Amino acid sequence: MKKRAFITGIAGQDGSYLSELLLEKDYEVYGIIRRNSTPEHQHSRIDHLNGKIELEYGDLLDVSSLERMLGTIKPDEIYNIGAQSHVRISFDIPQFTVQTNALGVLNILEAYKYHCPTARFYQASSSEMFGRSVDEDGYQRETTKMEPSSPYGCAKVFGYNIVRHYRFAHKLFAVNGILFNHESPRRGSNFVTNKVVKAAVEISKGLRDKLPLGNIDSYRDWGHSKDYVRAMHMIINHTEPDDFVCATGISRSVGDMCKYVFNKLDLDYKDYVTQDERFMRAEELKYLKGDATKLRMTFDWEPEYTFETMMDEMIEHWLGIYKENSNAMVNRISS
Ligand code: F7E
Repeated sequence: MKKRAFITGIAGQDGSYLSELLLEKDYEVYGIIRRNSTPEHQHSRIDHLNGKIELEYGDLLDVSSLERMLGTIKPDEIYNIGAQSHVRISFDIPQFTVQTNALGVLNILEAYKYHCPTARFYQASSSEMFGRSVDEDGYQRETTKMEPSSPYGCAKVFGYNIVRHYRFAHKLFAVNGILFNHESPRRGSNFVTNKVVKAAVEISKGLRDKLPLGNIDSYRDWGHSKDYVRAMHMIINHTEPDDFVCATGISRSVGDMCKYVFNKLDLDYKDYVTQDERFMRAEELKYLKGDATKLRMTFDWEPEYTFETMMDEMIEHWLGIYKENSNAMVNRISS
């Protein structure tokens, strides 16, 4: 019999790549999507999987939908990767963020404990949980103290701890992947990598002349979502439940990332990037660099993408979009 996976956040960047991976591995894939007034925008990352995955409306805050689905689907693996995932926006909507990212985890854990306790459960924990804390050697790892510096990070710490508690108290196979930033062409364009790539391509096409950003001196450890969903599947299929950091171990500033992207388009980012208060955070997490030794040693996990191949893929993606758009324009004009 085919294995069944249930995914919250299936329409997001990670959910879409994870669905592809699990379909390749011959799973039946189920997921919940949240109601949205413009449904077209909701499915764009999973449209190509139409007919291959099963979707229902649901929400981490709607316990009845979680119970109904876990009770009927009886999945073998549950991936809780749905969240209010934007850190800066979590300062604007702290209560909603905490309800979804903290209470939401408890809601799905309860439904899991009651309806399918033999399943395995993966929680999308985040490097944002480390906040101000860095080990003496400059890395964050599984043992690093957690000192979150955003409502998002605080909520994720609760999610992380409640998953561990359910593991120990109720003997559930519930695990955390502590993922550092991970990107791709499917990343929302209000996260910094895709925001920069999209704007730089638009500048190169003469469609705009400025890129307003927040703090370009913060450092992030950026990997590719496709590599990180492989890690999720390895972590949930380990011989025993445990928690793992997933990261590249290389950290760059936002400014360095801008430099790379603009250079690729023969531009100098300093001519275009401005600082805009709207994109600053009430408290900035300044430095992230992950040590994924435990993941690498346990599973032989290695990323297939480098920072450069990932950013190049994103640049190609946006160049392709603007080429398609200008072709469409030419066709419209000439027909
Ligand atoms: O910001 C700086 C910003 O929004 C990265 C989420 O997936 O990874 C992500 O959280 C850095 C920060 O990601 C702009 O201040 C400068 O220092 O791309 P980001 P994030 O906040 O690190 C973690 C691991 C998660 O778990 C989260 O869900 O870039 N930055 N100027 C900017 N960031 C944005 N978004 N926009 C700017 O204009």
